Order: sequence, then C-alpha cells, then structure tokens
Amino acid sequence: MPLVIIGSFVSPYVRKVLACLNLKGLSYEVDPITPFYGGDEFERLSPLRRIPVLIDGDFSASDSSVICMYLDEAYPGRPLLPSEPRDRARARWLEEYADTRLGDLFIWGLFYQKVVHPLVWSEPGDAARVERTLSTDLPAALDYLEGVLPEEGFLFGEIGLADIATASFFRNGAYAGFETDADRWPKTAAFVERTLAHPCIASLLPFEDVQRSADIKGRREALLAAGAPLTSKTLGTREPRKGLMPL
Ligand SMILES: N[C@@H](CCC(=O)N[C@@H](CS)C(=O)NCC(=O)O)C(=O)O
Repeated sequence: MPLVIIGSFVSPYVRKVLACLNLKGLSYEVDPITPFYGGDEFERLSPLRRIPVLIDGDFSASDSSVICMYLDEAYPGRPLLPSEPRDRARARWLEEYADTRLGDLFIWGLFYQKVVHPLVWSEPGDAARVERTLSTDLPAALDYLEGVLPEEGFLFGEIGLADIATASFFRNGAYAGFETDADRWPKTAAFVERTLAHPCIASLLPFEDVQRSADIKGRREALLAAGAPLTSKTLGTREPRKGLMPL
C-alpha cells in the first residue's frame, strides 16, 4: 500500500510534506483536493477540515508537522531534522514560525484573499487585510527571517524540514504577486530561491502549475498527463463547504 497524501499541490503545508517525502526517497500517491471540497470521509480523517492528511495503511494523521515527524520516525532515509538537541529545537521553532506566522501572512493575508476566496466563493477577498499584510506585517516577518537565515547553503548544513517549511510559503506569496525585495532582504531572497530550486521542491512545480491552471473538470487528467502520482479515488466533493477558520 503506498503512502497517500490528501491535499492540493498548491497548499504550502502539502508542499512541505511532499518535499519531505521526496527528500526521504519515499513513494506516495496524492488525492489533490482543496480543503473546502472535502466530503464526510475527509472530515472524519481531518476533524479541522484541513489539508494535508496522511494515510499509511490503517493509520492516518493530519497536520503537516505531525505527518513529517511521523515520517521521520517511522521511515528510514535522509533525516528531516539536524542531530544536535539545540539545533533540533531551533529547526522545530523555525518550522513553527513558518507554519503559524508565515502561514498567517502569506496564506490568510495574501494568497487566500487574492486567489482562493474569489475563486471558491466568487466574491472579492479582504483588500484592507492585503494592504496591512504588505505594508506592515510581512516586512516585520522578513526583518526577523533576515536575521536568522544563512547567507549560503541551508539552515543546518543539508536541506531539511526547517528550510522546506520556510521557503514553501514564499511560493504561495509569489502566486499572490509577492516578490521579496532582494535589496532590503538579500539573505532571505537568496535563501528562498536556493531552497525552492532544490529538486525535492522544484520537482513539484509542474504539478502546481497544472493544479493552478487546468479547469476543475480537466484537472485530474492534466495532472496525470504531467506525471503526478494520483490516487485512483478521491475524497473530494463537487460543492465547497466552509471550514472552521473564521473567514
Ligand atoms: N497546521 C496545519 C495547517 C494546515 C492548513 O491550514 N491548511 C489549509 C490549506 S493551505 C486548510 O486546509 N485550510 C482550510 C481551513 O482551515 O478551513 C498543518 O500544518 O497542516
């Protein structure tokens, strides 16, 4: 039974898990649904109605951090965390910072407002929130990252979970039209470019392009034609349902 990941290729949290699977050399299949289109079985597996979800035989888990730690503990291959306790704690903190703060800014502040909300609910997103994100909140986060990201290479030597988690959100930022100002944040801009160019993430880009551009009816065929490893069945529904986020 292959490992199964439920969730759209365009989600930064799904991208993080898929990149970690690639890094560890584990094969998998994807049911590329967006969370709003999940049915009852999806809700049973993911009580918060969020993606990604992992299915490993008769075991399942939701939350990208929980999934990545499970994969690292249950499977061999390249470790996702560094070996020293303090480095491990720093890596976990940076993953948490990315998932919480960068997620809030890049996903809920930009990508959701500018891309997802108009697409799923056919109405404009919150322009005031986009403005606040771009003018105040995101610059403060980038100032922080500029102080902790390495000038060269990756955070703890080899690429790992903290690098992937951080850079993943910038790709969704780019989908919402955001570009990191390399004059103001040179280390961050170079780190993100370097990390997104690593094969474990770069190899996912063609599937993201298809997921973003193909219409909903032709998407599955287009993803298969691009070589995406899809499940034969989906937990997706035709009509969207609201999740638990206060949107
Ligand atoms: N902490 C979770 C966050 C996952 C998350 O927020 N996923 C988004 C998609 S990018 C989602 O499913 N949102 C739907 C909702 O919250 O209703 C993780 O790391 O997996």
